[in-house]
Amino acid sequence: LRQPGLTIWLTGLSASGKSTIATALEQHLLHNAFSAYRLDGDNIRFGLNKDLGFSPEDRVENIRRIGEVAKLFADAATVAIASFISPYIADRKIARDLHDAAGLTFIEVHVDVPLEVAEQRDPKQLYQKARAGIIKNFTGVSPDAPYEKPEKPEIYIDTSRESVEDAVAKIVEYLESNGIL
Ligand code: GGZ
Repeated sequence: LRQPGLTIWLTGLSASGKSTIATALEQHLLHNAFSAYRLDGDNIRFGLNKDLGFSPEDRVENIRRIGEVAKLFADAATVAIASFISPYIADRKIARDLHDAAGLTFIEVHVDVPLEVAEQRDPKQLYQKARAGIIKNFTGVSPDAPYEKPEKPEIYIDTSRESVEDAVAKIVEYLESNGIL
């Protein structure tokens, strides 16, 4: 890295492709001898944040803690790759401001997909359960669980049009052209 660590923050709907892109990006960075670490539901929501659910208040606290943890990884000269729905603009801004205040780069990546496409993918049948009323507060489906799109993300990806390889290449190209890698 040509600078201290940084955070790459992937935001988007469930089944948008965030985790797949995060995993491929992490592999790419590790293969190129950069230190990278992925934060996602599997290692955060089952551990540090296992006391939190999906109410609006819990999502705020989820993202607040993840922002702090990502900052610590970035501060330890690692590329932190955070992959969470992170539906609220205000909370993503809090995470960004935390990095800014510490002089650490924060790159927001909007992993966009039309809701219909995410619903067709439905790898865990969560949308189906949400439509059936079995899961409440499901992002994008329930009126009380909106997804607020980023207004000016550093990087925009539409996974209904771009492959995982395209997405990784786009992020790497951004990092290189901004003198980060
Ligand atoms: C949204 C939910 C919900 C509800 C369970 N709403 O596709 P997944 O399964 O693997 O990813 C989703 C994950 C979202 O957790 P995050 O920590 O990223 O959310 S947030 O940033 O909004 O706090 C989904 C699963 O958890 N899941 N219930 N009601 N996603």
